[in-house]
Formats: sequence, structure tokens, C-alpha cells
Amino acid sequence: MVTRLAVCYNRFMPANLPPEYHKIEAELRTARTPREKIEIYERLIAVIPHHKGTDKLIAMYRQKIAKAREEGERRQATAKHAPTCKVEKSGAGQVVLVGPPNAGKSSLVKALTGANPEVADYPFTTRLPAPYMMPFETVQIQLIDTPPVTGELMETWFPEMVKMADAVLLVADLADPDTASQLDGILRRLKERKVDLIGAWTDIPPERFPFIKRTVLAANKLDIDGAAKAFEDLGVLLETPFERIAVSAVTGRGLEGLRRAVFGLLRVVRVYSKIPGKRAEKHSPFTLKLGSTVMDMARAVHKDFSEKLQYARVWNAAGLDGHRVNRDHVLADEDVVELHI
Ligand SMILES: Nc1nc2c(ncn2[C@@H]2O[C@H](COP(=O)(O)OP(=O)(O)O)[C@@H](O)[C@H]2O)c(=O)[nH]1
Ligand SMILES: [Mg+2]
Repeated sequence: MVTRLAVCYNRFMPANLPPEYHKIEAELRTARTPREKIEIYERLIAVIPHHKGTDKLIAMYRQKIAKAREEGERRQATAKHAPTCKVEKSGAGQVVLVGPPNAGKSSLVKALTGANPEVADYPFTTRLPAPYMMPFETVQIQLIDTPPVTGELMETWFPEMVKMADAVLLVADLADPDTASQLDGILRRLKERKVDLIGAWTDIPPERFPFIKRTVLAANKLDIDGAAKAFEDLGVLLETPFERIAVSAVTGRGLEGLRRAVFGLLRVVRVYSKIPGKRAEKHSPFTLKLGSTVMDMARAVHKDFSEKLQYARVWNAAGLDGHRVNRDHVLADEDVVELHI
């Protein structure tokens, strides 16, 4: 067996592989699960210099990845308890990060939430989904940091978790020239598993909910040389047109815009309730679905309120200044509402 392997490797092995290659390759000896093997094959492909002399070697690893993936799927299908990863929702909405290894998902979560997820410059540091709360003005949005995925390497629970989330934050790596094709691979794989990621302002036909997820693309590592050009190219190369926001988890550039875009994905309005004769409580809004009415708000406040509701008064930046509105008046983001029973 050992000799056969050696022969096989020699046949494809170009002479000038970098030292990391051999270090990573040595890890194969201890890899047990298909997932562990795929991780190592992907890392090997990443360090192999791409040129004519290495084509065969890369092709061989791609074949091995495909094989290991089939093996993994077979094992999961026959496993008694397939792993699930359900994250309890909290805050104004749940947004799951999706992206290839090393794109900076954990770094972004850290920069956006102030929390401390594990960050490392080697891929696959994050192994399980982990929720963190991101403050945005007066609300908190739940961000889920996730293990990296690729078109080849996606655990069966991953698409299920995306299905449960309210929206997706896709992360691209401006330092990686292959990032667009990596993202396309991820999108394709999700589609195979019946999850479609779409641009933020596309309408979702109600009968297909919840397998279509509004998505914004954070193109990370804006601080590196050539990032502006890479950002432009990404717009051309990506098959699906998402709203793209260039950010740097390191310098913090673009993060305010990203927070707002993530909030926009949720399609909710924040409304502040006001007691007659008192000032509005501007720090703890009710978050309601976009299109909600005064009556919906009354229901959210208290069941009794909705039964007895007569009218409401609304204050907002658009010019309502305590105007009287009826029960089916549609509320806007940041309206201050006084319910009258
Ligand atoms: N230059 C630069 N490096 C970054 C940025 N964000 C993350 N990184 C680096 O990219 C590597 C991977 O980051 P990590 O957050 O662990 O990526 P993940 O695998 O997607 O969670 C680490 O070495 C980070 O320090 C960024 O905005 N700029
Ligand atoms: Mg990570």
C-alpha cells in the first residue's frame, strides 16, 4: 500500500513544491474523517504554485476531494443522528455569515460586535456556528460566525442553518484572486441544497419562502494593496449581482455602511412607543415587519391594546408631528407612536 501511494505521488510530483506543501501533506497521515482530508487537500491546492507542471497534481487532489466528499455524504446519510446546528434566534434578526476559508468572517464578526471569536491566518479555525450580537443604533442584530465553506466542502447542516436564518452576509476575500469563483461555487452548492441567495431588494415570492435569502456581500481586506481593483473586478466576475460593500475588518473602514446594509436585509421597522404626556422611549424600539400597521404594533405591545385600539398619533422625520392616524396606517422606520384606546 505504502509503495503504491509513493508511486502514485511520484508520478504527479513536480520538483519545486514549497516547504509548506510537505508539512501539510504530512498531516494527511493523521486525518481520519473525509472532512479532515478535504481540508488538507484544499490547503495543499492553495500552496501548490499553479503552472503547467503542477496541473496533474492539482487535478489529482481535486479528484480526491470529490471522492472524500462522496464518502462523507455516504457516511452522513447512514449516520443514526445526523449533526444539526440550530442557533436560537435573538434580537431584531438573525444573519448568518457565509464565505470561504480565511476571507475574514471571524475578524468581521469581531469588528462588528466587539466579541472575541477565534481568528487565525490558517483556514478552518472556526468549526461550529457561534452567535454574537451586533449593535446597530437602537437595536441588536444576531450575527452567526460559521465554519468556512467551499463548493466542495459544506456540511449537510450548513444549508439547513442558512434556511433558518433571516438573511445572509456573504464574505469575499479581496486578497484572493479566486474569490469570485469560490463564491460562485458556494452559491451553486447551496442551490443544489435548495437555498438561493438573492440581492437585498429583490422581491421574494411568498410561496418559496424560506429558502430564498436576502444577501449582502462584504468584500473584506480593503486595506491591502490592489483591493480597490479587486473590488471592481468582483462586480464583473460574480454571477449573481449582490449589493457589494468594501470593508476592512482591520481598519474598520466601511463597517458603518455594512451595519446599515445588514439591518436593511431584515426588512423591519423600528417603532418607539410613547405614553401620552410623556417623552418617547427612544432606546428600546419594537421591531416589526416592514409594512406593519398601527394595529400590528398594538398587538406587539399587548393583546388588550389591539382589541381596544381607537387611533394613534405619530411623530416622524417625514413631517408627521403628532398627527392622528387610524388602525391600518402603515408605520415607517423610527416612527414614534402613541396608541390611544
Ligand atoms: N489585511 C487584512 N487581513 C485581514 C482582514 N480581515 C481578516 N484578515 C486576516 O485574514 C486571516 C483570516 O481571518 P479570519 O477572520 O480567521 O477568517 P475566517 O476563516 O473567514 O473566519 C487572518 O490572518 C486575519 O488577520 C482585513 O480586513 N485586512
Ligand atoms: Mg473563522
